[in-house]
Amino acid sequence: MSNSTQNFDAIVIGAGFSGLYMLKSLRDRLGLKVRVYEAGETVGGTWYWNRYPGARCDSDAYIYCFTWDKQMLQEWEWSERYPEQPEILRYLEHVAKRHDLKRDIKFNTRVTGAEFDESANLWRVHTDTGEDVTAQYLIAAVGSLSTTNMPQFKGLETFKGKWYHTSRFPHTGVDFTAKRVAVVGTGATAVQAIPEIAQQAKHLTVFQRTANYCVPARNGKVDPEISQARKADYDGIVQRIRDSFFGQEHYFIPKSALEATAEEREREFDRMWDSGGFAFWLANYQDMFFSQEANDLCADYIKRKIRATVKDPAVAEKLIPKGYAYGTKRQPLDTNYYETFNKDNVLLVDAATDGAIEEITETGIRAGGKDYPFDIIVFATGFDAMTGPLKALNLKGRGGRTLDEQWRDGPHTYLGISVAGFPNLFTITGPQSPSVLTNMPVAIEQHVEWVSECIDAMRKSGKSVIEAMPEAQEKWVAHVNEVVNMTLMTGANSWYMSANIPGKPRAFLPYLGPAGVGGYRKTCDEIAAKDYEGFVLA
Ligand code: N01
Repeated sequence: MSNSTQNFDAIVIGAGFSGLYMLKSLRDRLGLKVRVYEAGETVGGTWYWNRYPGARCDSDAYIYCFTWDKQMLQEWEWSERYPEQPEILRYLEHVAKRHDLKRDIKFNTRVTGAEFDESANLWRVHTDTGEDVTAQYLIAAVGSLSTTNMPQFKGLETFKGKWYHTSRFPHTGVDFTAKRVAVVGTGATAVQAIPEIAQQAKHLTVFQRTANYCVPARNGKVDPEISQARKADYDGIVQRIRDSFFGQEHYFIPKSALEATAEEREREFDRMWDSGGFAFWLANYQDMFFSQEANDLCADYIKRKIRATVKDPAVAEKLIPKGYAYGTKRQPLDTNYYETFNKDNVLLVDAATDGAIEEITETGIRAGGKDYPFDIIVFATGFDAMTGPLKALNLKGRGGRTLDEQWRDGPHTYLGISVAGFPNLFTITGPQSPSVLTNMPVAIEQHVEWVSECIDAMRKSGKSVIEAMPEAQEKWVAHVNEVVNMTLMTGANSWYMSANIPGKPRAFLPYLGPAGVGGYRKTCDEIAAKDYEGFVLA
């Protein structure tokens, strides 16, 4: 039955970290009438959908959580440094329950389209369950990595075995016991999944297109004394991650890698390697992302580690990354990843040396002219990142313009939070915001708080429409590109550069600060303080 009469102050799309906090802020702090639509059957977003073996967070859990519920920061106990997907989902369920959020969320409901009604200044929103509702504000909290990239492999429909994509894994799990399994892809997801699947499967074949630089996660129980000290210092921690570059307690070494002596460098590299996690990526020498020479020193260290770990030199050579700078693709965290290739039941098929995947056959995968038989194929081929989830909403702004039309050569946004021609639309961790280059909850909280304060300010000043100015937007796009062009990031065929999807215009998708998410926060606050400079308010 259609609910065409239902009007809301705000509609939020998605009930992951972003949507939950957005609902909490708008409903409980501002007193707005809010409806959340969520395609999944419960809350969680990323943590609802991504259930592949080994799925866990890559940022330390003590900061991979909401910081706005101070009591929960004290009460919640994470079981390990990087908890697994079910534990993070339990956490989000707990948040939803504790703040009574579910009563305003419609689950199993996908937004199929929305258009801005210029005569009424509101959004008309449609769902796959037949709802037609209106709202003054539309907030896309759809995640940055939520639209599956399933490459169009020839012959997939003929495959007689089972196949799965990691981002849509069956909720019942998959039993790999006694099975011949393929994993396609070697990104952060595959690096988590491969060691787990290899333990169960009779035989595992990994199809690698680009070798990755992996560093050890060093997961495990956190020393209770450290946890206690963190709880005692949470105010300080929260302030530090909010002001930081990456939303983490990681800081570059304020020195060039080239200035350090070889011994000093090795000591620093060892220290970061041993501490595990993102330190090697985000707390390395400050010129690592800028100077190829400095970067080569970091990359060489990892290459030495790969050669020292992988016993067969030919396999090690295939696993050595080539042709792009270290850190310019997302850092995968490794728990027995390289060691897995020492197992007798694991084979690496490398596109460059063994031949690329040609087609999927009835019995398996043909690559480099050779047939590999499988019972199960797991595609860990990633996402149509950042722009994909927003385009999938089929939004129509002024004059019926779509994001497809506006973004033909890549995203154009103002601050990554709004799009000219799409009034009263906010995109949480949207393209050209720090988002995926940070510890996500930090970026999410900053956006949600900024949007809430903006809506609050509008209501207090009697304004009802906010829209980015095209000139401000183009200035922001130029700034995003100017900053990233100073780095080595543009040289990699990464999803950051939109290079993982055939035909996707090559453009850098997130925003790489000059001062990271901390600096970006200041920029956003200054813009708000100047009566939302770069926006038109009516
Ligand atoms: O996806 P990816 P992902 N034929 O795009 C290969 C986040 N994440 O799901 O490198 C053959 O990185 C592709 O090859 P190439 C994190 O931000 C977070 O692993 O493009 N191969 C690559 O090896 C991460 O970056 C966590 O040459 C094809 C792989 O598939 C993001 O999610 C955990 C192919 C895809 O790698 C995405 O990671 C895991 C083709 N046609 C992930 N197309 C946490 O911390 C693609 N590939 C919580």
